[in-house]
Amino acid sequence: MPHDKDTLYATDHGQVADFRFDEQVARVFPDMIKRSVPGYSHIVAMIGVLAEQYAQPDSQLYDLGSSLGAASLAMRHRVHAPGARIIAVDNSQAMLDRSRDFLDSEDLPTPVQTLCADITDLTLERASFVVLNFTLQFIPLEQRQATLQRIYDGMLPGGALVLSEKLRFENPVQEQLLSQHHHDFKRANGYSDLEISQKRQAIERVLLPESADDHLNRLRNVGFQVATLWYQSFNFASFLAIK
Ligand code: GEK
Repeated sequence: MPHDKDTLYATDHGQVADFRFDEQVARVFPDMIKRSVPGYSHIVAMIGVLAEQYAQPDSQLYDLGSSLGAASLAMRHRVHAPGARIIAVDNSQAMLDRSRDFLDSEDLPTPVQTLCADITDLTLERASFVVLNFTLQFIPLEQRQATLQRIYDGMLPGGALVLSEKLRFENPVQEQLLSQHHHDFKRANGYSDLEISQKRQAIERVLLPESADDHLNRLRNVGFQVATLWYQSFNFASFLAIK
């Protein structure tokens, strides 16, 4: 599927507005996320590998904050459990509209339904596999525990959650080092210093990172039997939790 190059912050915006998942972002999203999030393609591919293992017959797999459906597609390629279906949820209609172009371009047995909804008040049912791939970080801090509890409550025993997030570090030296190398990664992918700095201003009131311990503690508090970090690249990480 062709998509545009992300040049949204290439010119001087003067006053930088808060980041929103609108039509402009949807148009360039695949390019933006690949050049901005180290390890993104690897994480998406591994979501497919894990979905294949955890999908149960006649269950539902949820892609929460699905954007253009990359994780849903990765799951769809590998899930063979009979009667399983994927539900891709996002509260940006612009993202969901574009995601249908990706999802409808392939004809595979596991169906993908798209749903425009806020994940903070979504009720999940018979969920064997749930993905929060860089989505929880956009949910207000005070709603994260309740959102994860609802997800846990809707999951089947033995079900798995993949939670990927940008991380914050308590240790200022570690925080400075890893965010500096994240910016090096963006520069190596062709972003200018102006683009990096304007994007940082746009996102800083919208994307609120927490520490790895914050995530692991919360996952255990809502009831997950196992919660572990399975991947990290600079200040971006992914966790796996099993009910
Ligand atoms: C991927 N998972 O490519 N309810 C539903 N959706 C939301 C909410 C909410 N309350 N808040 C934000 N979103 C994708 C990438 S992007 C990550 C996920 C990023 C949606 C928002 O509209 C956007 O599509 C997505 O979460 C976050 O694997 O851009 O860094």
